[in-house]
Amino acid sequence: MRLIVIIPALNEEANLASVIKEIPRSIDRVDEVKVLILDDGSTDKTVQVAKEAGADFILSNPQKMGLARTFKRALEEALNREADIIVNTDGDNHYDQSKIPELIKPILDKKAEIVIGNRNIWELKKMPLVKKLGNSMGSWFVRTIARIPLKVDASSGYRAYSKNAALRLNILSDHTYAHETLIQAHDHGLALECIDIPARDVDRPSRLISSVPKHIFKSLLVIFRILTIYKPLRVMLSIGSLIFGVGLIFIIRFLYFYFTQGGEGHIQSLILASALLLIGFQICVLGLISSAVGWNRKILEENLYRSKKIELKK
Ligand SMILES: Nc1nc2c(ncn2[C@@H]2O[C@H](COP(=O)(O)OP(=O)(O)O)[C@@H](O)[C@H]2O)c(=O)[nH]1
Ligand SMILES: [Mg+2]
Repeated sequence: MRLIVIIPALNEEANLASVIKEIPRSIDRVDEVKVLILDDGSTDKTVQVAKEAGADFILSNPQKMGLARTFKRALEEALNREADIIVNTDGDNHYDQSKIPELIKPILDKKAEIVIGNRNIWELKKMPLVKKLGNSMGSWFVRTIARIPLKVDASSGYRAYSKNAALRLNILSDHTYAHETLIQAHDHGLALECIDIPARDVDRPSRLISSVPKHIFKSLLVIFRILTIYKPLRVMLSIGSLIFGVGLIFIIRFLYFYFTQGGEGHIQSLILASALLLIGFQICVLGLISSAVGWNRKILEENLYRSKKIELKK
């Protein structure tokens, strides 16, 4: 059983050494623990610090790729290095690496394929209130929309993935992968589990989030796009019915005036109502087409999963 701890890192010279040194190298039921750093074009001494602290594999992106693409690459690189379990942690010492054995336990026990380390964000003194609110909103949004029946900390990067889960996930977005992977995991029927692991306060400014409102907007956009891919019928039917519903209200209004005062002077609302009804109906029909495309996606993903497995065996 080989565990690879992946750390996407961007300018983490200050904290990376403590993170790497805290990772337990001997864990019950695990034969080997390796550490893989994926540097995203850091301009500080991240790579040198990682080497000195004992990272086993240090890779650098040929150009800055952002966190989502870097995470995707880190998963692939870990699978290529025969990982049976992959743990992702951050390079800022936000997470408590000594809890890795707890994080991977549900996977070792074959009870889960993805384990999320839920943080205590409301107790963190240095996390800005707006980020706490954004995190909570994101978690609520993902749970409700993807119907995930767990109290999951959706933006926590402290997670363990089984090899099978890593093979199943296909990261599509280029901003953050955190919410996307949860929606996908639920869609693939991968067993999720959450365990409470208090996180630490971090002093340095976020590498990922330059502006919280911008981050929330981008994350919502990612969630919406991923939802239209994974739940096309629900998304399109919701939008279509909303527009159809408004059209219906205008039709009822028109009919009311037609029968009480005659139709004159209300032709505009009749035109608006017909347009809305038609658009709403067409969006619902588009939903059916999107769901047919969705079935194709499932077939493609199954193919991709199998070819990744074959490639790994070579
Ligand atoms: N490779 C890569 N890593 C990044 C990037 N942005 C952030 N990270 C890393 O991702 C992890 C989480 O970033 P962090 O700044 O702690 O984000 P936050 O705590 O969620 O606001 C850290 O290990 C960062 O070094 C990026 O653009 N590329
Ligand atoms: Mg952080």
